[in-house]
Amino acid sequence: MNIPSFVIGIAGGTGAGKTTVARRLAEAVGEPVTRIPLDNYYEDLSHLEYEERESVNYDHPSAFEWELLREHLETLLLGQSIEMPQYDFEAHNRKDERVPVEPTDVIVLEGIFSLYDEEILDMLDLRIYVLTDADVRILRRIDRDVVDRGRDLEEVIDQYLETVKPMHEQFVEPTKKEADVIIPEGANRSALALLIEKVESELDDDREDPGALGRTRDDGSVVD
Ligand code: UZR
Ligand code: MG
Repeated sequence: MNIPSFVIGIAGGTGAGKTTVARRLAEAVGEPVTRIPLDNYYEDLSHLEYEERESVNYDHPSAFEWELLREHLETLLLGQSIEMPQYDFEAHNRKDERVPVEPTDVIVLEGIFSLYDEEILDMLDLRIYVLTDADVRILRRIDRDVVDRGRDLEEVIDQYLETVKPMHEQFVEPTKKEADVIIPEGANRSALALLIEKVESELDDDREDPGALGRTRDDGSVVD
């Protein structure tokens, strides 16, 4: 059984570079890192027709199945595995299959609302907000949605102006104040290097004192 010792949340607007930061971190740390994309926790909308699913506001917190995400994080923190849902962006829906995920020492939750839910904030040992200018984010988003997610340019632009931008301003951007660390421009090298160093040192501390479960504050007191 592996009890995770360090849980990181990475939030930020769409196209900010959250997934890249999470991926690079996972690659650089000398042992397996469990990545949890918040996108996988969009509500199951199988009961709706495609046209109805197309018009859902996916940038509102209510689009996510928070209960399931909380439960999965808690399960991983107890050292137990989960069956993680998978998401299909082209269908705007959860896929039928789930993927078994084992807990590892480091867990990274990554997505626009990673710093939104109070209960989830309490589970995080390090809270990161990736801060990238809106013009850069929309350009990346166009690139990604048209190439990888099978959308038309017009559709991406309309969605951006109708929901992505206003919801970002109303719900995502304010979570910046919950962050311990703000990383400019996504996967910037120096910030990544510092982050990797921090994770490695947490893992070293945990190896020296595994009994503490590693869930300690910087002053050494144990988080209960
Ligand atoms: P990231 N999203 C979709 O476009 N379609 C879906 O079916 C589900 C989500 C988008 C969502 C949000 N918004 O901006 C983005 N819209 O995925 C979050 N509109 O993903 O953090 O990787 O950018
Ligand atoms: Mg992403």
